[in-house]
Amino acid sequence: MSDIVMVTGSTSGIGKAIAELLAKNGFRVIVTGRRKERIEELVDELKLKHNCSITGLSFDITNKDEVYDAIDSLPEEWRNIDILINNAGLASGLDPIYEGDLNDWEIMIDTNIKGLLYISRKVTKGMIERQKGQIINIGSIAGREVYPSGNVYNATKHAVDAITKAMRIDLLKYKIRVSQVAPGLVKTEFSEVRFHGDTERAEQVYQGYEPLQAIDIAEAVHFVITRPEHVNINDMLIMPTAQANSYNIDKKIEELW
Ligand code: NDP
Ligand code: 8X3
Repeated sequence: MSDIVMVTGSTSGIGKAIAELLAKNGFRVIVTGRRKERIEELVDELKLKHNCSITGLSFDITNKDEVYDAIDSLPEEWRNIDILINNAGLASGLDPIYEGDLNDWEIMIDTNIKGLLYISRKVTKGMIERQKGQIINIGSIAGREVYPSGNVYNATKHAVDAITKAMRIDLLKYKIRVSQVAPGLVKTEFSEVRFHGDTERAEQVYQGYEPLQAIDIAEAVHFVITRPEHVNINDMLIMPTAQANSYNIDKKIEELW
């Protein structure tokens, strides 16, 4: 039987690309996110395109009861999750620390740190019982260095880096592999969400150079989960060729953010 993979945040961007690539390659995929209609559409679309085994769960990862109830609601044949891809996440706002909106801060901490912890706590239980499993946390270049006005988002992605390392230690004796895949700039709905729906400002983030596409990260995740069982890729930092770090981007237009 093929491995069951749960991809959090698969209604758009990186998560959606991971779900499609894995479904196409024969994995059994559970797609998740808050937007129920998008999940239903994606399940139908991927079944039609790839004749794959796929199901969907809609829940808000910041609500621990919803997370636990959703996992408990999985039919028997979907319960044994072999691979968890902790991808759901967001930036909300880009303001200096003295002007930051407290709601933005809370949503980032609740989603990127607490949400990742809730689902990992729930899913690792079964992995430990079966002594089999793999967890991939989607980190970020923002978790390796800080940049102006990135403050709380940077902190949450540094937390993902720390949690990844901590998980690897705690799960070592259960043979559960833990990896981090950390991208630089990827063109998704990320900036639209960060700028609260300001599509023009979001578009500017990706102008003047070639950003990564979601499929670039999906291919890396596919590589990580297809290594032999004795091999673990601890960490991958993947950048657009035009981006050296958070500050140095070879933009062919005037710097806009
Ligand atoms: P998108 O906005 O395109 O996708 C984010 C996904 O997360 C959506 O499917 C969204 O689903 C889900 N999500 C957000 N909040 C919640 C929630 N409360 N409960 C459940 N699901 C939620 O952005 P990306 O694809 O770019 O982001 C994916 C991950 O990659 C994030 O962790 C991000 O930090 C990280 N990343 C992104 C980079 C980039 O440049 N784009 C670079 C480095 C890392 P829904 O809204 O339906 O709930
Ligand atoms: C997303 C990449 O540089 O916008 O994590 O923070 S960045």
